[in-house]
Formats: sequence, C-alpha cells, structure tokens
Amino acid sequence: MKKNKKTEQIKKYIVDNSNQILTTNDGVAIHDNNNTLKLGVRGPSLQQDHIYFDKLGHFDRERIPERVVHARGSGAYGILEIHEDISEFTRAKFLQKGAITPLFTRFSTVAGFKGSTDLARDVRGFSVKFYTEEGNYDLVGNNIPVFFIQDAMNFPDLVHAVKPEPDTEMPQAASAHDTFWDFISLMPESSHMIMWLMSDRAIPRSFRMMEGFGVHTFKLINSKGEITFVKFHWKPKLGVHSVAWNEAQKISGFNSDFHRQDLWENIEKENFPQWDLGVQLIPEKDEMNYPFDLLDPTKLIPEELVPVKLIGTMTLNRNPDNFFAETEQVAFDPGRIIPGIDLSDDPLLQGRVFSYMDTQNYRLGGANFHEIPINRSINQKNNNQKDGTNRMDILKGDVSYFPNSKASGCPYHAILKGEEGFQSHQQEVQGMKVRGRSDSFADHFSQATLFFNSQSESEKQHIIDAFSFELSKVSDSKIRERQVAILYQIDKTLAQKVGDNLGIVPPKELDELTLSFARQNHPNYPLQPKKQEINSSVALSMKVKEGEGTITTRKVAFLVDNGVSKKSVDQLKKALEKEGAVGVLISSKVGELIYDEGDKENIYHSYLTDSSVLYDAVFTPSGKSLSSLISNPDYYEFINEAYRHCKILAFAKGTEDLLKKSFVEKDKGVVLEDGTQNWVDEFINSMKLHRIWDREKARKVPS
Ligand code: HDE
Repeated sequence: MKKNKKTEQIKKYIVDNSNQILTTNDGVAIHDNNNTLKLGVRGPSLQQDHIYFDKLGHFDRERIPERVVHARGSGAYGILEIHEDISEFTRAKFLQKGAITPLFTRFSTVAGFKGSTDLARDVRGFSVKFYTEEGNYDLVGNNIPVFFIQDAMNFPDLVHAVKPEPDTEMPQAASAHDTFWDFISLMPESSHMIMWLMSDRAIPRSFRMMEGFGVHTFKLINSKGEITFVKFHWKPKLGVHSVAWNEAQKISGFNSDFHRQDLWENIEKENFPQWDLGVQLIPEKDEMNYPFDLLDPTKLIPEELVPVKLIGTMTLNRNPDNFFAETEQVAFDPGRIIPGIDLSDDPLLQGRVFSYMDTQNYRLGGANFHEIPINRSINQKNNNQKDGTNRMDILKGDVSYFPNSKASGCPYHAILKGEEGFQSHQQEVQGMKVRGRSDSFADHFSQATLFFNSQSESEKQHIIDAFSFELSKVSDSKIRERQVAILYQIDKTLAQKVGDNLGIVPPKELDELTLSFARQNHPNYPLQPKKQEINSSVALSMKVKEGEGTITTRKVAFLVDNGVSKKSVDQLKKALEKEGAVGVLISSKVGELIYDEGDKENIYHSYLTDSSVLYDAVFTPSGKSLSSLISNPDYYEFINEAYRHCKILAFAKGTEDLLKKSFVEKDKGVVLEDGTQNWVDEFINSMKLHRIWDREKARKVPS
C-alpha cells in the first residue's frame, strides 16, 4: 500500500507521553507536580516558582479566538481517489485518473459558538483541504449549493444578523429571532437559500449523510491554458437524510455532540464514510447561455441542464489525535488554489479570498500558520518569506530576497526547471471601475420556486412548518409580514399556509422597504426574469426511491428488560448486522440483563441515558420482559415518539396488548412478526426508506 505522505508528516509531530518522565516545557524533569514553592508549608508562595509559572503561564493562554462563523466543527483525515479521466479539462495532477491524494475534511455549523449543539437548524460547512503534490488546495463549501448573499460586502451584516443578538447574546445557534428575519426580509436575494435553510437539509441525520457543494462556479484550466467552468459536488454513498425538526430539538438536549460522535465512532469502527466527487462542466463559450448568471452564488445549475459527472471518491478513514492541534487549527482558505484550477469572478468568492487569509492570521496568531502541522503542505516550500510570530522553519544562508546572485538565483521560477507552476487564467477584462451589481443577478425568486416545486409533499410540509416556527419566534409583526410577502413571490400556497399559521393574509406585493433595498442594487427592480428551462429538478429532493436506500451503520433500539427472549433479540440483531446496521439494547437500568434462556449480558443504555431520537428504528422483542414493559411509561414514550418521528418500528409476537396501549397504528413502517422470515425483510426494506414521512399526512402525526 502506498504511504500516505500527510500521515507520515503528521506522525513526526505526535507527542507520546507513555513511559515518560513529567517535565517542564524546557524539558526539566519535575520532582513535585502537586505543590507550589512556599516559605514554609503554610506559605506564602514564592515568586521564584518557575515550575508553577511554566505550567500556569501556558494554561492561561490555552484559548485562541474561535472562528467568527463555523466555530463548531468536527474533522477527519482521508483520501481522494480519482477514477475518471478529465485531463482534457484540467491539468491539476490530483484530478488525474488514478491519483490518490491525502486530505483533511472539516464539517461545521455556521451560527453557533464552539460549544453549541450539532443539531441547530443551520447550513453545514463542508471544507476539504487536499494535500496535493502541487501544494495545498482548499475546497471550502457547504451542504447547500447556494448562498444567502451575492456580494462579500454584505457578509458581516448577514453574520451579525444571525448570531445571538448583541445586547443579550441570545439565542444561541438559532436563526429564529428578530434580527435574522429583519435582515432576510429586506434581502430578497436570500430567497433561494432561505428555502434550503427551512428545508430538512438544515437538520441532517449525520455529516456522513450530507451532500457537499463548492457553491461558486470555479474554472478548470487544461494544459493548453483553456478553461471550463465547473461546479463541485460531493455525493454521499449513504444517501442524503435528515431528522425531523421536533427530533432535532430533542437530540440537542440528549446529545449535543450527536453529529461529532457519529462521525468519530463510525471512523473508529472502520465504517469509513465516503462521498463521490462530482463535477458539472460548462464550456467557456456557454457562459452566458443560462437564464441565470454563472457568477451569481444564489443560483445552482440544475442537474437536468448540466449532469453531474462523478470523477472520484473521498474516504474519511482516520480520526485526528488531538482536537485542538488538528481540527481547531486547520486553516481553510478558498484562495489556496493550485495549477489547473482558478477562481471565477463571482463577487462573493473574490471577497472570500481576503477574509479567510486575514482571519487565519488573527485566529492562529500570525503569518506562520501554514507551518502548523495540519496546515503544512506535503510539497516542499521554498521562498524568501521569513520571521514573524512562531516561525518554525529555519531559513539557511544570508539571502532572503529575489532576484539574487549570491545564492545562484535560488529559489528560482518553476519555468527554469521546465515546470509551469501556478498560472492564473489569462482573461480579457475591460470596463468602468464601479461599485455596483449586474442586473443578471436580479432574479431572486425563480430558483426558490424551482426548489419548492421539486420537493415531495412531506418536504413541502416541513418547509411550511419551519417558516411557521421561525417566524412565530419573531416578535416584530412588520418583519413577519415582510417575509410572508417574499414567500408569496416564491409560491402562493406556501405563503398562504405560513400566513395561516401566523394570522397574516399574504401581501401580494413586496414590502416598500424590501423594494427600496433591492433598488439600491437594481434601480429598476423588479426586473422581468428570464424564463427558466425547467420547473422541477429531482436532485433537489431528498425523497428515497423505493429499493434504493441502505441501512448500513443505522442504529436500531431494542427495548428489553429481564426475561427478554434471546432468540427474539438475536434473530433481528443478526439480520441487521448482515446489512451493516446495529441493534442496541436499552433497558430500564444499565448493568446486568438476564435473558429468558438464562444467559446474561451487560447493558450500557437505559431510558435515563437514551431516547428514541438517538435511533433510526425501534424493536420490541418477545419474552417475559413484556410483562414489565406494559406498565412502563418510559417504554411508551419511546415508541410513541419514534412513531411520531416517522421511524420504523417492529414488534415481536406477544406485543399485541402493548401496541393497543400506544399511539402506534399499523402502516408500512410498523412491522409485526408473523412467524416467517418475511417480517425481518419487511423491516429492513422499510428502514431503507429512512422514514415513513407519509405517516404525517393531514398532520395526523406531526413530526
Ligand atoms: Fe465562509 N468564512 N465566508 N463561506 N466559511 C469562514 O474563515 C466568509 C462563505 C465556509 O471548517 C471564516 O476560517 C466571507 C460561502 C466554511 O474552518 C471567514 C464570505 C461558503 C467555513 C469566512 C463567506 C462559506 C467558513 C471564519 C462571503 C460556502 C469553515 C473562520 C464573501 C461556499 C471553514 C475561517 C472551516 C469560514 C468568511 C461566505 C463556507 C470569516 C467573507 C459562500 C465551510 O473567513
């Protein structure tokens, strides 16, 4: 097996304390790590205690500023393997067929602080740092293919609006508050993104079950210097799945590290998460052939117009050793590009190039953050940059300038070695120097409507519920009304239904204040949008097609008690294991469980520690345990809640009386043991659908 250069590089920095004497930071062996130096055992303490100052002085400086946005994140190492030939489009070596490139990926939420919950309704960051032979390349994307705003100038305002309000520092990791919706209701360009944010995409089941998008249009450059526009996609092998909003809120209480733990545990168990890397390729000559502007980050390119070509696979296969050193200190920057890739003129992307570099300089304490092990290139770095805080590399010799003769002109241009090095795309540009926005960015609603039209009935209902929830938490009625007026432009039924929940009759026109802000960018707003080529796009829905899902790595709760039948437990457990899923025993208390057959097993989960929201499906096995479950309110809460969240439930023989006492009604996702193997297959097949969202019909079971 080929050595992973990044792993080898990182290993050199790992400190292993096993079998070592405790020392100060200067390597002085410590005699007593319990007591400060005092004048007599009852003090006072002495100022000459360099051992104490060494320890506390470091401790006092342990925190660095958290990221302004995307503060909460989780990361892992992996590799990208390319299996398709796209050499006619790019000369980037790591994108050539057969290339294997080490990488580090960090997933994050945007709004919450570093210690906030994983299950906030929020966009998820999806950043990948590729350690290529040609230097580091960062693809810093999200799990949503579009963005709120079109120009970088508005970014601090967007972030200030969504973050906790400055006077009270509330609410944490939530968009459901006045300042966010005040801003959004004045920015119709956010309409498309807001539809995604109010959809279930914003509450993923797992990082491993999210799509990723580069969002902006980038350029690929081939060996002739020709360009092709490109949009990057990550397609998860496990499918795209989300939880229900009521469930998300409860997960935040039961386990605010739900996504972090899920990623960590699955990598430890060698259930390595995988995504296919896809590209949408647009020839340069077609740049202006779409009803939207390719440079507008609030637009996607429907897959029906430009298919996603899958070219490689990313596998995350190693957890970091130290959260701070690796996941916290990793520094992403969309400006880190390599030969064969270039930035487009998307004004949001252009603005990002400054901000990331600037924020890393501040956050990581100076210009040498690229020398931190996680950020180091595996390709050698040679230049004349020197000094600065925390410089690690030791530049040899008296020359640190270019050109020079004293060091024989070294380091020299790539071309002298017959290599091209990084070259920007040679683009002809002419124009006035202006602060302004192109009218080709002025269609704010067509793709928001396209997104809504592409959703299944239950997905539409969830969007209606999410808008209703968020706007109900807004105290200013003018803001609520302005937003409903925007929804009316997207879809009349959507506006009507949200309006009903808020007691608002949807205004047919945009609010004057909204219009006045839109006219700051487009004086003749609203402009007649160009006709869209399609009305709906399959790829925008998360609905699982019959026969296509997988239950690999899914967790099924087995509700047991003393006297449960081992035979019943084992039958389903084994069938699940064959599919790569797991059964987890949950009882009224942790500790020893005694089966009906007399066997014993240690239980690690109880109703005190766990809840149905932490599982994908629930099984009640048969046995004498049923006589205690029938009078256990925790049992009923568990199955009723799982049913409410449209999960799959299975009941073994003998559970008929328990079922009657619950809210559970027979449907496709409620499977009863029938004496044959059929019920097991039925259970697994239903689980493959992820959820039986149809159960919610007519809001009978609101999830
Ligand atoms: Fe970011 N963004 N962003 N952003 N962003 C940051 O950089 C910024 C944008 C994204 O895992 C910051 O290192 C500006 C779009 C991710 O470490 C900061 C603009 C997209 C991450 C910053 C945007 C993103 C960040 C904060 C508008 C999706 C986390 C800490 C011009 C394509 C990276 C940091 C990680 C982080 C600025 C818009 C994704 C402040 C100015 C669009 C995934 O530099």
